Amino acid sequence: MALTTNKMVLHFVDEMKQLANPNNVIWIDGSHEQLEALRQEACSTGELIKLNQEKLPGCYYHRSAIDDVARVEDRTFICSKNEIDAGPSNNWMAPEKAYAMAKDIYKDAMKGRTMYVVPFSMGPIGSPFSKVGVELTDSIYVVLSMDIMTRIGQRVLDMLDDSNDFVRGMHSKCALDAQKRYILHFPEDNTIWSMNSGYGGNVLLGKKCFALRMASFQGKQEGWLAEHMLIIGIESPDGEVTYIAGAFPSQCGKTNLAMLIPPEYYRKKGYKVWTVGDDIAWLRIGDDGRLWAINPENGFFGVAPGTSMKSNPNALESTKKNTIFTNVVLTKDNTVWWEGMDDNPPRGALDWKGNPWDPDSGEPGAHPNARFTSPAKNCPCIASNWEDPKGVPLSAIIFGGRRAKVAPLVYQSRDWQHGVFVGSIVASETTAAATGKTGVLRIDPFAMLPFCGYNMGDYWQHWLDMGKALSNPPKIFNVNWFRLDDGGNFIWPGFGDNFRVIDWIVRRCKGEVDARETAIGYTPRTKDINIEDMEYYIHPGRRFNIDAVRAILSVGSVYWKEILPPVKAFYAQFEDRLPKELAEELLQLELRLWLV
Ligand code: GTP
Ligand code: SPV
Ligand code: MN
Repeated sequence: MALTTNKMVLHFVDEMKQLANPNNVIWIDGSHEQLEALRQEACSTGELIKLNQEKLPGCYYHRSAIDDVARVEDRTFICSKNEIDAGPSNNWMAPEKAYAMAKDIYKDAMKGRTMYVVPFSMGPIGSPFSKVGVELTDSIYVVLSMDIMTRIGQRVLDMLDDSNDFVRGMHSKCALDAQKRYILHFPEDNTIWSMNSGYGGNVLLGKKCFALRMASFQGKQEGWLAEHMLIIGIESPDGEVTYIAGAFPSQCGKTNLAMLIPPEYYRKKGYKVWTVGDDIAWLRIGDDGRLWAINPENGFFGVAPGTSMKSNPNALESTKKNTIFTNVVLTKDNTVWWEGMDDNPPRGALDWKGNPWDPDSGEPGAHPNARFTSPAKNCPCIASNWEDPKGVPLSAIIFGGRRAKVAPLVYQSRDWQHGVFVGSIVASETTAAATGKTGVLRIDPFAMLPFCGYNMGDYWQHWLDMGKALSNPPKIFNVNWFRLDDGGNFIWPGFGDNFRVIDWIVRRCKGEVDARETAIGYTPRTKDINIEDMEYYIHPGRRFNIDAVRAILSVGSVYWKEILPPVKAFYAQFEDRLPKELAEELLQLELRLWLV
């Protein structure tokens, strides 16, 4: 039975029902009984496997199709009326053409299946910053994952009331045909249509599709920003908390930084890190002229491989209950394992494809983009105010990417405009989070290349305009944890030790430390990166010393000169939509580099 009298919602559900022709329609009220019944049903069909409830209470296992394991950027479209509004960095399809093509694919796609109606809220229920969506889907995995990743059910429809302000999300697995897989966004119609996939980023429509692509478009109209950013609070020994947001491309360390545990040296002094969000931030200008951030999500869709008691104990702890694991190793006693969890791979287990797996085979048991879907409230370091409807005020924004060379450990922009330039030239080596070749360097402005729902030139302009409206803007930094030495080893130990860089950033925000001015911005003085009590690493017996700090902070102008031509080529595509401020910043950087 319908759970609302909202005519627009009813009309949307009815229209899609006519098209996809499901056997029946079930409205998700969000009750424990209803969700429990769905879990049981999914287990009876094999869509889910119930895990060892003693070791992993409330946890389930799922496998996606073998050719359906990551976001499909080449099949993701922004279907704005005018091509120029999608911009050169997005795939575009005319809305009429996209609707017609998709209707063909959706026709009778749910025959013999159930269509679930999932009302969901991005952001805490009742926050003025929250936004509503309704996702229709024929996948129980999607319903249960949406329950973890967003707030769902009757309370969302009550919040929506009779408003038309909701995103219409349609998803069908169809036949999981990779040739007919499309993720279509119609920003002007508040509509997302996804078909022939069952992988998270393509089908959990609240996440990248809504909270970034649609929301970035809405933010441009309404004067706010939707960003691919983690949010953390850094508590200093006096109890003061400094909030920082950070944008890194997919699989470049957001979840890890969001749940960072400071080195013992800092912990003893009383420093703590609190998680507010690990992937998406919605940013608004407060009455105080500061930038305020909320995390619109309710859970973590985290990368499993590499997550261990050593690298990220808080993430691992978050997965111990009420979690859905996708494409990891399934052990004999119905628990889970993945590469990098420990040095003890299980014998007699099944790999992510469901085949018997031999750890000595040289083949990974988990897919490199295997994921866990865990409730945020499971996280031991979740901030007590993480659901505060007004959000948290940002003191700093950090950009970063995966760069084997070039980018120093950390540098600070001169001002907001220069910071927007720094964000616009983020470049990173591609990862397994999206289909396609990994390890290819690409320019990924603001870590938003696959997620900006409109012309990126206009998006840069919007960032510049936001800065003008902020009387107390966050300071903007760039970091790179991934620099390699000539032998291909990470120079910087990363993970918890990243706190040493965060500490410098916080001290910069508080005006407690000065910096060196270089061609690319401000860099720390070598003595100001605290390496007290740092462990040995990489080269056995060689301690990370002041020379190593100096090397990793170095700006390397030769390399920077190499990055300029690709940046220029990237910028050139935007023609008159490229803000002149950014063209000017690029020119200034070039001039400074030739002077050093
Ligand atoms: P998405 O969920 O795809 O957006 O990824 P993410 O940005 O949250 O990245 P995540 O924190 O899951 O880390 C991705 C990979 O980078 C994992 O394999 C981590 O182990 C690795 N990683 C994270 N932080 C560091 C670091 O400081 N140094 C090094 N060397 N690797 C890191
Ligand atoms: C990413 O790829 O940036 C993710 C996972 O966070 S997904 O939801 O698939 O986009
Ligand atoms: Mn992400």
